Amino acid sequence: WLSFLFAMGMVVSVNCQGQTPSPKDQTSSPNNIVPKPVSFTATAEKPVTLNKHTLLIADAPFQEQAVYLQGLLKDQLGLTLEIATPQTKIGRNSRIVLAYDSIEANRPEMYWLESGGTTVRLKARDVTGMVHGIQTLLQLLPLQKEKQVAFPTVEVKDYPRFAYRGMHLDVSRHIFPVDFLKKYLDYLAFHKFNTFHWHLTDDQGWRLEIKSYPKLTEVGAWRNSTLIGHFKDTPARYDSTRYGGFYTQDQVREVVKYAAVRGINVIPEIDIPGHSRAIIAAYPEFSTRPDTVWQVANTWGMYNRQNNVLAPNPGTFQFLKTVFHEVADLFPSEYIHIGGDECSKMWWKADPKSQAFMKANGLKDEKELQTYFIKQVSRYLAQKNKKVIGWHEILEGQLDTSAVIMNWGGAKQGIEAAQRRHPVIMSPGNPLYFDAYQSKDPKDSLAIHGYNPLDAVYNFNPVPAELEQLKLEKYILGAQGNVWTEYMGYPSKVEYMVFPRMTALSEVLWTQPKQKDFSDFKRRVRATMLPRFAFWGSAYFKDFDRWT
Ligand code: TNX
Repeated sequence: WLSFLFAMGMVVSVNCQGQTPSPKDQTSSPNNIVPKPVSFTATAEKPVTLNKHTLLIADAPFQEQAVYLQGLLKDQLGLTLEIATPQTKIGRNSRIVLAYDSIEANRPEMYWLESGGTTVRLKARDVTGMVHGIQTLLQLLPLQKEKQVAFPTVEVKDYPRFAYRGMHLDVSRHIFPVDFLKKYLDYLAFHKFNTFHWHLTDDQGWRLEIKSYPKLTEVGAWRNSTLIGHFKDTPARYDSTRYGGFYTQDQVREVVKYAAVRGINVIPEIDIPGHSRAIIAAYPEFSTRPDTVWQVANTWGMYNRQNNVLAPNPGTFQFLKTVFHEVADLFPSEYIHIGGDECSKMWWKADPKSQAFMKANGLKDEKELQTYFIKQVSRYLAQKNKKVIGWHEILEGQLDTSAVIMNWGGAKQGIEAAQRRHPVIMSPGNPLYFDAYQSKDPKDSLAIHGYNPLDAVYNFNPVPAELEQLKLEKYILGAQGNVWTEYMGYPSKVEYMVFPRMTALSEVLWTQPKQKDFSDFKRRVRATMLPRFAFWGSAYFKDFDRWT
């Protein structure tokens, strides 16, 4: 923990062009909302006056959202509004009403925002929809302390284009404090994402407390290398200080609860049977070389040449069952991500015991062994009423179609998955890996991949034309931006890499295609997002105009 506390103090190098906007530069107007709503009308009628006498009135399903909104309004305007109880005398005070409405709001995650007279009314049929409405409401208010504000008279009717709108964060390569995870969840909520994919384990560190296997965190959470170089023009440098940490189960519950209030589902990823170096460092008996002392990986990469796979022995399967049952109990999500990517087969090929296991179970090659792992874990999770998500490699063998495929390759793998009747979450490295460079500036902050500018993200279409021709578009659940943190050693670097690319992705996933327009998007980013980033105290990539 010490090492990242040190690193947090570091500031990202950013290319600064022109003035840096401050929160008060924000222009709140229905025309500036990000992501762009399905429909809004603003009338010239008298605005609703909001001040310290304004009441917050919420129907039963939205009591927690009333408290959430109360906090947001206090931060943004410096006004603490009273939340009405059945005893509260409402009188002539203006009010913000969070109303439950199942009749009109018949689409999932839909919200209505209507204002006029003394009332600003948000209506939704589910928590997620209400949270989205709250974000729109915030964008119609000034971004500074006020005693009294005029809320415009508007009618907004809004719902998402895709059901799955996710952002991922890798906490194995670098770990981030719970406070930053909460900030990250706030960012997601603001952008109307509904899923946080928490990549909790990898070769470079296991980050989740598991009561039945304590060495996972005693041993598997620590490595002997710390990244100290962060710039493109200087090669990455490391020193050999111990680096690591993990989240306790109490912290996990806290994060899950925090997300739920914000309408966000947390999907944990436990990456097996490859990317498992931290596991075998803690428990060598689950590797193909039980007599070897494995170290948690100290460098990045696929680890092909260095063993990072689980061996198919009874102890390993018992381990997986126990771990996934603990994970299932911790996370309310219907889906659990089991990884399945980049599993190197050479260690199974070289291991007589793995070969004997394959023979005894009628598995003709290592791909089938990989699928065997996936199927076993799917069964353990089914015992807890959970379904699995895996990276597209889990399709290498025959799987039943309940598994959701997260496609990190190109359109090709997404199309294949849909043809095999699997639901698909599009997450192609190009352009949805936000660990790639946003500029071609030789002095930019260090990144892992090539060039992935803002317009590439904005213009991404989650539904490839070929899928539409095949009439398979219904298999596309949505998409996700991935944040692999090999070169993101501290929170502001994450912010610098995701902003404003995740803003662009939010519009890809939320807004109807015919309403999208990149130059208008950039105008809105300047009008409302840059001041908002400043208000949050967040780093962001400032120079996007020069590179798009
Ligand atoms: C590939 S794509 C990985 C990650 C790396 C990432 C770096 C995938 C599922 N795995 O382990 O962090 O590339 O971009």
